[in-house]
Amino acid sequence: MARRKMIYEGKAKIIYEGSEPGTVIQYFKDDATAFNAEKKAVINGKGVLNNRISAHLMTKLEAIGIPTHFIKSINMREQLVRSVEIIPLEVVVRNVAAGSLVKRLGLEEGEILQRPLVEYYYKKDELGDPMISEEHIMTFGWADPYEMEEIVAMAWRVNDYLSGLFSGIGLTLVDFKLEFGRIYGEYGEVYIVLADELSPDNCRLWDSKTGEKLDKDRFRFDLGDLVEGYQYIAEKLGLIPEGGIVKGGDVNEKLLENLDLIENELAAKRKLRDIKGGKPRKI
Ligand code: ADP
Ligand code: AIR
Repeated sequence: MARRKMIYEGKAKIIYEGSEPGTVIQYFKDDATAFNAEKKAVINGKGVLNNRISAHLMTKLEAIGIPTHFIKSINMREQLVRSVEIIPLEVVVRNVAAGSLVKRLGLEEGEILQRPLVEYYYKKDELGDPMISEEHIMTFGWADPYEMEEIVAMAWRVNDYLSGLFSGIGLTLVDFKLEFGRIYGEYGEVYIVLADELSPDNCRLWDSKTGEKLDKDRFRFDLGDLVEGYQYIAEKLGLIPEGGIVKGGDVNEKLLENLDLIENELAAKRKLRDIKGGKPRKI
């Protein structure tokens, strides 16, 4: 196989050039980081689980009309996605008080919010991803008002849909982080799609009955084995056989080979919606 060109290496994923124009490959590493990479570890099997969970959730969202970058799984660690221009925002949606919200406002963890809360953070590792308001986004031109309207509407729909999906399998979607990207059309028109990943690395998921934390907080706060939590979520979603695919730090590749590769059939056919009133532009 020809050597692929690496485009970017991040904390949890590597981005390679894709097989077709306008595509890139996301490779899910086993690296785990927290607190802006102050805490680091390699956790066997994490990448495989996140690749599968993200592929599944993106496909589900596409099916309800949310445009995503996901095209298809390539193998246990890689997926083909549309190449996008990442909007430098982390859009966080919260249903239950946890994490930085609890610290910032002195709330009690677990308090159910009166209504879902959407927050923005500026995606800039050097600054520790500071929280910002829509005013900052406008002033610095990170996204325009039409794009923000689209992004917020999508964030709410993702929350509605995923909250229901997880509650159906006994899990509470506490909060999550989304990233969006731009795709430019033939005439310079801009389409916004959901990008990056949707996995327990960027969601908080609690067992609805026991309150057990199943997401990356296990690693952040040493709450227990991370893979155990991620596997539980993947099993509940019906994505891996019961008993899991990672045992004692070993990934069972034989079992994995027998799993279907997830494809987003709608993505190929999708006619992306135009941004209402959005002017074609190049940057
Ligand atoms: P980080 O950059 O925060 O360390 P990752 O290790 O997850 O994060 O790296 C993946 C990078 O790829 C992120 O910066 C993310 O914004 C970017 N990205 C996600 N989806 C796409 C895409 N479809 N096209 C181009 N870049 C993407
Ligand atoms: N998140 C934010 N930045 C990186 C990530 N992964 C996610 C967390 C959590 C939500 O956004 O995983 O689900 C809110 O994080 P916090 O730390 O602001 O409470």
